[in-house]
Amino acid sequence: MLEPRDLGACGGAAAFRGSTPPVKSARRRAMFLPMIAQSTLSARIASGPGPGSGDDVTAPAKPKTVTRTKLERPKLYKVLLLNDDYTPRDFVVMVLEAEFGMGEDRATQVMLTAHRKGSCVISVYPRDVAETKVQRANEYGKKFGFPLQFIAEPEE
Ligand code: TYC
Repeated sequence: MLEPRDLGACGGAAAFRGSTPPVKSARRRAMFLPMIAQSTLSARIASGPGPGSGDDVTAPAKPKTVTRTKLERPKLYKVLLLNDDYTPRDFVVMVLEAEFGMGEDRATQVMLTAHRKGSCVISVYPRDVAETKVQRANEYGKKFGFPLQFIAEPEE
């Protein structure tokens, strides 16, 4: 039969069941408190902070900035026909039909508006389309020796 004194450092509470523990419980707690505190601390360090760890370790604050990409609508460019005193009316109508896909009636209206008012907006396009159309339409005038002019400008 084991006597409490034989248990030495391995003695547990069960060994003292029914008998008086050699050290009063309050004193025993006080004795072991530093060790418990130390071992709990080591376990916490090993497991790291996390749910249930009881640590009030605050994770580094996430930046609260939300980046929203705002898509800009691509700017449109007006293509205008400018009047001059030399290009024949029929030639202007022919260019409008060929380069801007207008029917004869529409092309005639546009040509007459430019003739009377100095200029006429033909249509609006994305920048690259507008610039290409202007370049191609201006080629007709150059090729035939007329000062016919189309220009592109950004829409307000
Ligand atoms: N004004 C020109 C004429 O009388 C005709 C013309 C019209 C030329 C429109 C250019 O954009 C133009 N012959």
